[in-house]
This record gives sequence, C-alpha cells and structure tokens, in this order.
Amino acid sequence: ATYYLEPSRTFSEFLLIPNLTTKECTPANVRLKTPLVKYKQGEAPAISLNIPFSSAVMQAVSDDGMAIALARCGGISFIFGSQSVADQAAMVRKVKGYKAGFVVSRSNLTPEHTLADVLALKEQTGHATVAVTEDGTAKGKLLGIVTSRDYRISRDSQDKPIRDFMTPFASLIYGQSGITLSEANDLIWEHKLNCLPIVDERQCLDYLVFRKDYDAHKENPLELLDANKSYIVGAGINTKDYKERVPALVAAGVDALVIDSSDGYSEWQRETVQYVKENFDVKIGAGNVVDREGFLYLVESGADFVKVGIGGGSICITREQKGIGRGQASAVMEVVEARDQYFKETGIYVPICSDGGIVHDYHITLALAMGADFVMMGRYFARFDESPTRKLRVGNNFVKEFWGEGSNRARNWQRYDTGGKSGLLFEEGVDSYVPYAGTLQENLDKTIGKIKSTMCNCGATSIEELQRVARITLVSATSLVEGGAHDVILKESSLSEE
Ligand code: MZP
Repeated sequence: ATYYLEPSRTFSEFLLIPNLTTKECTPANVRLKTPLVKYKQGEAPAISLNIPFSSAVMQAVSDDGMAIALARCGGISFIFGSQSVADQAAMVRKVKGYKAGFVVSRSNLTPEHTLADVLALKEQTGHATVAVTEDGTAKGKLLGIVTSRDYRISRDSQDKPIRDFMTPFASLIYGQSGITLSEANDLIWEHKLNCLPIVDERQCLDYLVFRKDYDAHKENPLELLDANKSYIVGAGINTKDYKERVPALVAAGVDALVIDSSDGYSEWQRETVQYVKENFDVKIGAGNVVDREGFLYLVESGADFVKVGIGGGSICITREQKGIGRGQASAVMEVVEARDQYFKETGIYVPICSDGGIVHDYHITLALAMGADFVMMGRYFARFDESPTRKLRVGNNFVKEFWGEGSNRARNWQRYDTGGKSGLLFEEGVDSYVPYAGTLQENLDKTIGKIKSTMCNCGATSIEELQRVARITLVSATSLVEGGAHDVILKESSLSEE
C-alpha cells in the first residue's frame, strides 16, 4: 500500500489572513464571475457563471423551480437524474422555455407614453416586455407591465397611453400594490401569463436598460441586450443509460451535463464523456475525484470541468460504509495543484467544482481561495422555499426534508454502481431534515455579502485575484475555540436558565 501520513483536512481547519485592503477594494467593486467550462489561455469560456454557485444533482434540491430561481441569481442548477428521461427532459425544457426579458426604467417609458412607443421599442429590440417602475430602478415598486404580445393590445389602440393597458393585461399583477419585480416574475411564471418575465438587478445586469445607456444605443438597442437569452441549466447523467438520456436532454436544450457519481475515477466515466464528445456539441463535467490522478484521467477523457469531493456531503455516509474519501480541503488543494500544472503545460484551464461539505458561508470563500472555481451545495439550497421538498413543522421549528441520493428514499443506484448487479445493495446516504431558512434570494444575498466582504479583507476584487493573493493558515483545535464566542456568559443562555 501507499501511505499518506499527513491527515486530510476539512475547510474548518483553515482561516484566511487579511492582506492590504485598498480604497478601491470595496464589496461593490467585487465581481464573482467564474468559468463553468474549460477554455484556452487568452480565450473566453463558452459558459460562465455570474456567481460561483451550483445546486446539487439531487431529488431534494434541483428541480426546474430551483433551476429557474438560481439561474436568475447568476448560478446554475444541475437537475437531478434519478428520474425518468422524459421527466428530466421536461424539467430542462421548462427552464429553457422561460425566457429572460428586460426592464426599461421609468426615464424611458412612463404610463403616459403611448402604445406606439412600446411598439416602436419592440420593433427596435425584438422584445415585448416593458416594466415601468416608480423610481426608475429595477428595485422600485412596480407600477405596471405592458407587453405587445398580449392579445388585448392591438395596433388599433396605438395612441392610447400605456396606463390603459396595464389593468386588463395584468390585473393580477397590477392589482397588488408594492409588488417587487421578482414577485411579479413569480406571478408571471405561476399563472403562465402571456408575456416575458422580467429580470431584476441581481438576476442579470445585462438586461437592465438605463437611460444613459439607452440614449447611447438609441439606433440599435439590441447592442445592449446580447438577444432574448434563456436561463442556463445543467442536468445530471449517469454511466448506465446515457445513450438514451443525453439525446433527450440535448434536444430539450440543456447547457451543461455532469456525470453524477460518488467515485468518478472509472473507465465508465471515460466511456460516457467520450460518447458525449463524439456525438453532441454540449459541455460535460465529470467526477467526483479527490486527487491528481483522478483529475488528469477525467481531463484526458475530455471533461469540460471536474467535480471534487468524496464522502464530505452533509447526508453522506460513504466514508462510514466503505471507508473511502478524503477531507474536502485536502482534495481541493491537490486537484487544484494538478489543474494549475496542466494549465502551465497545455494552456488549457479546467474549472474545478468543490462539491459537498460546505457548512459555513466562509467555507465557500476558502474553497474559492484554494482554487476551486465554483462550489456545488445540497444542504445549503435544500433549506429554501425553492427546493422541491415538503416544509414541515417539527416541534417549534420549520424544517425541510432533505435526503441523500444514496439513501433508500432516492435509490439512485447508478450513482454508486461499480459494475455489479443493478440496484442499491446498501445505503450510502441518510434521510434527514434541514432547518427551513426562507427564500433563496434573501439567503444568497447574505452569503454573497459575506464572500465579497472577506474578499476585500484579502485584497481581492475577483475570484482569480483571490486565488492568487490569498494567504491561508492551518488552525489548531484550540484556536478553533478562540474563534467562537468564549469566556463570556451569553445572554440568551443565562436567561433560559433563570
Ligand atoms: P452538501 O452540500 O449537502 O454537504 O453535499 C451535497 C453533495 O453530497 C452532493 O452534491 C453530492 O455530491 C453528495 N451526495 C448526494 N447524495 C449523497 C448520498 O446519499 C451524497 N451519500 O453524498
């Protein structure tokens, strides 16, 4: 046997040491854009994410609802593959059919403008939806939505002000005062209204048209909009039924596939990646691996990104059941080193996804600082309204259900298959609850706020810069105690003891 006598480490064993923070290094200047798929030095990746977040390939996490919500925020979901090919493809189709529209601020159009103005804009832009907000920003109170695709708006009434159309078109939306754009989007989606949804500032800045930009591009506003985008979506596949599943997912418009497996260092994965590369023009990630050898094997097989992590997932008992795995931080550090060396030798940059084991928000920043390009999380997303599971009351708390793909509940045997009989021989995951935490967007805003703030402490305004300048220190068990509140009597506990 070969021995690795250095213990493998988890994220909790590390901290970041601050660097000089310059005056320009503020959270508002931090950009979290990151590559999803491999690219050649000097070229741009074919797909990037605006935030380094992906949601796990799990029944309890990533369905079409989660995919739309996360894509709006700039990340990506990989829709779970432990369902029929037809059902998974239908979910992908639903996300892709959900086109992003754009917002024109009040300074461009007001309820007093006429329909002719709207139609002229539509003529110029190819877009139909116009939102009018009270204060001229995407965050303002929504006054109304107009779309020339709506049957109630005809060319006969071109001289009428927009105001006249707002009530019949979207009485549902218009009737509610103080509605935000994202709530309006939800209503549009929920009630299948005949219009394009609207994106807000956090969803996709590309689509916001402000007066100064609009004036500068009056001749061809399309330049401002790079045209009628749909949300990006990924899907999980396995190494068993890929010849049936992949064509259906590609036909449904999937942007990226990922082979979902607890151990990706296998000839099955090589065959699957090669089949996809030979037959389709679609991106495919592979994994999971935890070392240099596994990484190089998958990259040489053609993988567009590589997923790292075995046994660190919150619901995972693989390490207990089979004794395989590696501390997540050590796995990321070794794979990143292999990736950087591969980049030096070939000029090809392969993004790395750190999958599983994120407990605190700062673990995400650490994963990025260690060289991961994005993270995949299950537990984190399972807590939100948008996850597909039931919200229940247990005692005085609300919880959401969350189960592993290797649990008897999911029975995703393909994820754990090593070439024997089909079926799940023993469980590698548990069925559990996670505390309910509210909406995805409000939680993501907080997490992103923390990441950006930490990046400023480290003197970095981009993920690439963070990876270059980060100084990371191992911490002792005793300094972990020092890191929490200590040697004080917390007010809440002293009260409850009274
Ligand atoms: P976490 O974010 O909940 O800690 O981990 C999510 C990850 O755990 C998933 O992306 C997947 O790689 C892994 N997973 C999913 N199901 C199981 C299981 O049943 C599992 N063992 O380990």
